[in-house]
Amino acid sequence: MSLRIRRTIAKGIDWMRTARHVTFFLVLLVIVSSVALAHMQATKMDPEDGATVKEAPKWVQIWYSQEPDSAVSKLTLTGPDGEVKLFVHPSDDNSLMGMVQQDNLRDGEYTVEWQAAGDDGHIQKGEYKFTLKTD
Ligand SMILES: [Cu+2]
Repeated sequence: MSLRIRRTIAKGIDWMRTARHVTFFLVLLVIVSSVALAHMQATKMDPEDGATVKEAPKWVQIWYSQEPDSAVSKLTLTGPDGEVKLFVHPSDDNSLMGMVQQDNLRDGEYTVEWQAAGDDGHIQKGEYKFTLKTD
């Protein structure tokens, strides 16, 4: 084998190696950036998702993975008699709190719907249910 051919083969192998490294770093970059730029998420709720509570809740609170942008954040509570009046305001630890403005909540299934956005401005929505059973 001539020196020239050997050099060509060596160059080809180097190129493949470089391509592999570039691919590896691109994949790594995508993984790292998708973690860093993750949408905000609801991390905790009170009452809890799927809970059965014995007393009418005085408030509904949702904690998020980032500070919720109050300009686009929403929180609603709907029960057997329709929408329950809430006074919604931001609270500690990146949470949003909805103070219940009624004291006549009937037993039944309640749905909490929320909308919020974090640092990247992407609006996220979610809903969950809990049950009120006083007897
Ligand atoms: Cu996002």
